[in-house]
Amino acid sequence: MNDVTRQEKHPDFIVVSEDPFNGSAPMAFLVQEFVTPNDTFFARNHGTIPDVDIDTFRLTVEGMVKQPISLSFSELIGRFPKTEVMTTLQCAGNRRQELMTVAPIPNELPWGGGAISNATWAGIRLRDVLIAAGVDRKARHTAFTGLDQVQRLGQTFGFGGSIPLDKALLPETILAYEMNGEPLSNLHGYPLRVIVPGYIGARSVKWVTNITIQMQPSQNYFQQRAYKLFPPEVGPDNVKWEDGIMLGENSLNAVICFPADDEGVPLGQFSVMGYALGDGHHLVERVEVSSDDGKTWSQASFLTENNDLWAWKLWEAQVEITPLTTTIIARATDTAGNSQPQDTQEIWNFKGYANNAWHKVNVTVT
Ligand SMILES: Nc1nc2c(c(=O)[nH]1)N[C@H]1C(S)=C(S)[C@@H](COP(=O)(O)O)O[C@H]1N2
Ligand SMILES: [Mo]
Repeated sequence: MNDVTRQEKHPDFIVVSEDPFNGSAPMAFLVQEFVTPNDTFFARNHGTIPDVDIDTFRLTVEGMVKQPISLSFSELIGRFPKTEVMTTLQCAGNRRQELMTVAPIPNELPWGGGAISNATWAGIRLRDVLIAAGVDRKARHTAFTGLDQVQRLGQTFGFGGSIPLDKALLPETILAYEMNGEPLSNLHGYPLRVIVPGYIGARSVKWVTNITIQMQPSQNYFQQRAYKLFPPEVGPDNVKWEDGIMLGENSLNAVICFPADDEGVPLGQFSVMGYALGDGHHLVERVEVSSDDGKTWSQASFLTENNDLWAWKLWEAQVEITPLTTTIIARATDTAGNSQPQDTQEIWNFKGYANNAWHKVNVTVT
């Protein structure tokens, strides 16, 4: 971590690891702003934070295209129209800490519920660039590679991953150069990053410099090894990497941000706050909160009117805290009637991804 990186974040920002630089705001910050300020937006890195020279930067598009492209940054923003999308980014490792209490998950970051933030991103549509390159519609995947340097399995390479070509051609998938109206900082991908609304954060590749159109998903470590989902009985000793599910779309999730886990709460009516994120196809329709271990539920109200498919909803619910209250639980339902799994046990996986079980915080009545 260099000082510039730490200084662009809020003094209360919690650094989970310094090198690579990873961190998030305290939970209570998350529900204060619908659009997360840049200085409290979570950060997730696997390697270096490059300091890209804008004058030599190029984006190349190759593979199954009629006309491979290599453009400078100014050529890119001069040639394609500017567009904007609001999307929440959530790391697939969000809420891993709860899975770690079911069984150990070594060598992974112990994220609480803070590896998620919401921003308005501006840039150019990926589809415009792919169409300009004469993309072959028979291709299946769009692979991205970043300019950072990551070390895994004795090799050094740029972080990468892929999304289906169909998703790459949808208007919401962009190559962003602004985050909440400001140029991207080095930490968040300057000068250019992919933004894939509705997908795990890992597919929104930062410092993107190469796009390859191909039949198969990316061969990058972070597509083939990391960010894969396995059943609970699979572990490092019996894993067959090719059998894992490559994570892509988010699943419905809801998290209590206030009170924090193990916080004291007073007897009587109490206001619980949190966020809920849909699967990118259906809006979150209802959030329910229980202070009596799921016997009764109060319905939360949403703090914003917004109906952006890819943005979180912030919510608040009144519950009754009694001398018997030991936990507060939240769960969400979307417009298709989808709900969340009840227990972390059933979805535990040895890499600790995609925890969207009912969220439970322990409280002490004061
Ligand atoms: N080049 C590159 N892109 C990357 C990463 C990375 O380490 N290198 N991390 C990914 C992961 S796992 C997540 S969750 C998001 C986090 O984006 P942020 O740091 O802007 O919050 O970036 C993604 N893009
Ligand atoms: Mo992530």
